[in-house]
Amino acid sequence: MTKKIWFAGILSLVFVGLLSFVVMAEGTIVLDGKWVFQFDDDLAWADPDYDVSDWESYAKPADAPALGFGWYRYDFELPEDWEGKGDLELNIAELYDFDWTFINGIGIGNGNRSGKRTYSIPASYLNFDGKNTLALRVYTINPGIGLDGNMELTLTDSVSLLKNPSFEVPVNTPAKWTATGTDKNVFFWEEAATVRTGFRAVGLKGTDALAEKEGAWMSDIMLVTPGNEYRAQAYVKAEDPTGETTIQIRFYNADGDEVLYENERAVSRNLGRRTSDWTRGNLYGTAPEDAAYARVCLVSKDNSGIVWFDDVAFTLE
Ligand SMILES: [Ca+2]
Repeated sequence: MTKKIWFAGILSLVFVGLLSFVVMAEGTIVLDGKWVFQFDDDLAWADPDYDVSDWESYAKPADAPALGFGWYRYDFELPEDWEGKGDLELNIAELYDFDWTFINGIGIGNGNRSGKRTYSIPASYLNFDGKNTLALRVYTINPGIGLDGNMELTLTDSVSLLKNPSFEVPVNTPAKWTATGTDKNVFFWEEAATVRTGFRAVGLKGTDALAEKEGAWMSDIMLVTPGNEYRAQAYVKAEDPTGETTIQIRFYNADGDEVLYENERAVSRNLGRRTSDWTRGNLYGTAPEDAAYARVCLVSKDNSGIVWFDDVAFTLE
């Protein structure tokens, strides 16, 4: 190798190194330096206002001892220029063994085996001008550590326009969602043990009476721009479905009247008729000329069993 080529090689290595450093700095935060930990278990510890000043503090969560239930908490601020850019992703390198993870008191995911985790965090759950609190409720089977390796927050380029996309913000019914149908008993939601993420999902339960066989959960309205393409996504789980389970995008004009989409009322996609575990379904729709708003609708029709929905997203493509 001549001296010239060797020098160019060093230069490009330096360049690649600088480039990856810049990307890391702009799009990823390593959550490190000021963790607190407490043995035992209380769901109130997910609340960011809960006083944890007497908890043991550790530079890294792996420094804390772990066995059985323990809670980890970490307060952080986000770069101001992340606001409006996208949703975030939380990556946990190693977790032993079960977890229920919260951001600012809202469930974002749970798992029941040891290993890594990747959880989506809607931007609407975050504070961009103040403190955020990450709380992990962890159950560790063998004495040792509960969390190991880096925990990182990464900025993504997609923003869900939906409020309360995982149904984790409850009032009497999930905030920003309404149920429609002929009989209120057809619809229910609960703190099911089998939700996809967090603690809550919505369900639609079929009944024998024909008049009660169609129902829907409808999102709050979201502003759209005619000509733009949007994507709706939801996770669906079904127990003994016999009819149609659909995800829909319905467009409305400024007066609140539904506008036709290519001769149909809504953009619609059937998510299947078989009993299944959580499965992702998505569909695309371009906002028609008169459209000012859209809603995502989760529909169950002629199903004898129960259909569950969780983790809905509506994004601009
Ligand atoms: Ca949920």
